[in-house]
Amino acid sequence: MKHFKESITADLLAERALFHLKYSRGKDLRAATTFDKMSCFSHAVRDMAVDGFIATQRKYLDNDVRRVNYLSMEYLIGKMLANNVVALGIVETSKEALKKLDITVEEILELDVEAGLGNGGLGRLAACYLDSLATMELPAYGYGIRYEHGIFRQEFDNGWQCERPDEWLANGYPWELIRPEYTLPVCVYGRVKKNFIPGRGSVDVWEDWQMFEAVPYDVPIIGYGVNTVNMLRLWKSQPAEGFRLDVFNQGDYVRSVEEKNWAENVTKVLYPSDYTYAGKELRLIQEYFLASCSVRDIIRRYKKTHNDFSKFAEKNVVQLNDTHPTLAIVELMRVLHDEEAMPWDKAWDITVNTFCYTNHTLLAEALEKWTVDLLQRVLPRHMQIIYEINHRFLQKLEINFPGDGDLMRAVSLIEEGPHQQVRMANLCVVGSSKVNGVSALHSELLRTKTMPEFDKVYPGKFCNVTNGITHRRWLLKSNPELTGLISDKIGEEWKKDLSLIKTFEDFAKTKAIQKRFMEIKRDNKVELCKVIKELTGEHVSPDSMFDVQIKRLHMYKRQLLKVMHIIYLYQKIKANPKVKIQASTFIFAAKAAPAYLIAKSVIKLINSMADVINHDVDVAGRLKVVFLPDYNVSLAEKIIPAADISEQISTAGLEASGTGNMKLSLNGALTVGTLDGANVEIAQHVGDENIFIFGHRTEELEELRTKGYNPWAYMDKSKDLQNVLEAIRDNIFDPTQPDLFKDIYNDITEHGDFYFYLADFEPYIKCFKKVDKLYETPSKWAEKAILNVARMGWFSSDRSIQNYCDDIWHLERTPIEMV
Ligand code: B1H
Repeated sequence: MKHFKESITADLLAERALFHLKYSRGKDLRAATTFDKMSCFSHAVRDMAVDGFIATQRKYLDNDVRRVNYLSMEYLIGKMLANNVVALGIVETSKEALKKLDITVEEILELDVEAGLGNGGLGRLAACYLDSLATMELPAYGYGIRYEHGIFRQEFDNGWQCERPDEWLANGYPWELIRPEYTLPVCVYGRVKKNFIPGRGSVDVWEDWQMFEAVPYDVPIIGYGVNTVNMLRLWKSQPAEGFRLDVFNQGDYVRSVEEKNWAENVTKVLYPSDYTYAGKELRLIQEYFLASCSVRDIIRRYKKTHNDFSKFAEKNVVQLNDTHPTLAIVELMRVLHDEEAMPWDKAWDITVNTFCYTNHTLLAEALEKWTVDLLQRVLPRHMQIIYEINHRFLQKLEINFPGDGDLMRAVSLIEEGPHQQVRMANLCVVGSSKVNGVSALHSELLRTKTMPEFDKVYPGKFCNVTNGITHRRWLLKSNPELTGLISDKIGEEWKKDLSLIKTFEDFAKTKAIQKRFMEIKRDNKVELCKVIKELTGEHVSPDSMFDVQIKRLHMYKRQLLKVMHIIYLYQKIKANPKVKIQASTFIFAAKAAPAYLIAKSVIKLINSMADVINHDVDVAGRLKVVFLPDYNVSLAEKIIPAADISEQISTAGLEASGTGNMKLSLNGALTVGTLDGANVEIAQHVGDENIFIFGHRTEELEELRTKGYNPWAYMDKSKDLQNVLEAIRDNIFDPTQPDLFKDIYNDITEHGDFYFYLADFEPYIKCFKKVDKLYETPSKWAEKAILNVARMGWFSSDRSIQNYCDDIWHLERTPIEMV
């Protein structure tokens, strides 16, 4: 089979880039800025994907294949250029071509645009899955929103987080193809009236709505080493055409401009408050916007080859990435029943067979519940349909579980109370054929603790697909030296199939490989040191142990537990300068939701602590603390290859999966973690002796909760713990502001220590005694680190996608031949 990427040479690639420079940007090489060069080179690379893109879409259409449509409010795709160059197999060709543009690879990659259209793990998972789907030659479409401003840029002002707008589109985005011809109208507000339609009788008609438009922008998703190029379709909102004229004709010019803004605002900004559902009207409209245009786009595509809907569910599966796109279920019902005049039962059957839902969190505060009032006002017809779905669902239940009021109340789509609310998770479960959690533990808790009533109503509907990560970005691209070592030893095949990395295990005990492994780790640490210097001004030693905690800032993720450990070490050194302590650099990176005040206080606390510790001569050369600002995908790619320790210390039962844990272990960091999320499975794969597990388990915490947990009891028992807590309470880091961290102190003491910091403090400290001891013997450390790398093959997102295909989607590979 001919590979469409074969014919490219460095000359041709450079020529194409120069063509774009001239005709897309109107410049010659002398006038070109670095950004111009990056942009035109990216266009030349994109051109290479276009043949595959066209061939892929044509094949899907001609073969009328079954497709998966992944609906997600977030895609954290990061920088695309390097990734695409790796996928196309043109790394060396690109280096050569760039010489002709008078620029280095490093310079150009630095300027590539970071697409941060997501908050954290959920959005990054969606990006990994798109990568795997294309690489595995599976017919897939990603649907999302083209936010004008992605996740905010984080700066520190005197140690406090400040949010600045992300301007990723300011100079244009080279990877997107705008498709105005596929623009769709979207309607909101208005009311429902009963109308008599001959032949259909009395029907509900939604009218007086406000209309705006959705324009698709397609980002090609290039499969690694294959011809498949799938697409991520991102929708941007705009005022409907002719809209301004209508209002203008009535002489109300100012209102016309205001209303124009309204339509543009829908996709203005990504909501940065993950986990806390805020109930904002604009967010509801965003969610509906994605749901509505994606569903109708899927229908439009289906109709190209079908005259009726009998095969709709056979040809399409729609995967809901959490509840955020739930309204797609209701929208499909509305289109089938209202617009296509399909009887309710038939429409419902198609709908349930089309949708599947992934749950990503059990945290109560993240559960989406929209008030009936708001839904009724914004989407009156959808609210009616939700009532109807609920009515029919509860009626059926009454037959199977007569008189079971508790069951009914638990599963109803509507939560009663002073303000009726729609439970989006319940709507998802009722409207989907499969529901999955994202790790073995999480799926089990979802089924047995969070939704046991649903499990009773729908036995077999709940299942698990443990998350995964793409090793193409998280090893091949981000850690080329380690990639080289592995390939030297076991050949190249593992790059295509990560399960083959297993044989690297044979070298875990080989002294020369251990040594080489540690050299590579050190090289990566030296590189990270440069980044740290640039970002914080801090000079850190690559010979210290790099202890890394990188993730969103949340109390359940317990960055504060790490802080407590660091304070403990600091106090030990201060009390006895001779005490033996492993020289360590503690590296944090995390964004806090802008309204999450205590999380922002923790950031300030870490920065204050860093300020004191890094300038205290008593601990010089032994402890360093750095908080790297503006954590994003690109920064993660630099930190992860350099990590020795991976902190995965969430309160057991609360982290659904985690995926940073997988990336770090795959890069040879040893995990210090609780038995939470995917840590449980990581331990099973790497072996208990190659991971540091500590702390209370889910069921132990459950017991503590029911018996009555008393944080003070732990304080009373431990002088060390008391000292640490007092340091926070009295803010030893800045005596001029003694009350600064009282809220944090109160949270983990008086207010009940909801996340069990105190209960897990001692086990955590003890655990680090073992960590430090092991680190003293590099060969032993290297052996375990190598075993981590070699045993992480199962955590490839290719495996996750294969699980989705086998258990949920039933999709087949569709290889693309180039003629
Ligand atoms: C995850 C979210 C999330 N779970 C609400 N839930 C959001 C919830 O903007 N919002 O409203 C955004 C995101 N994100 C994460 O998903 C889990 O916490 C991780 O444990 C998991 O690895 C990841 C991917 O499954």
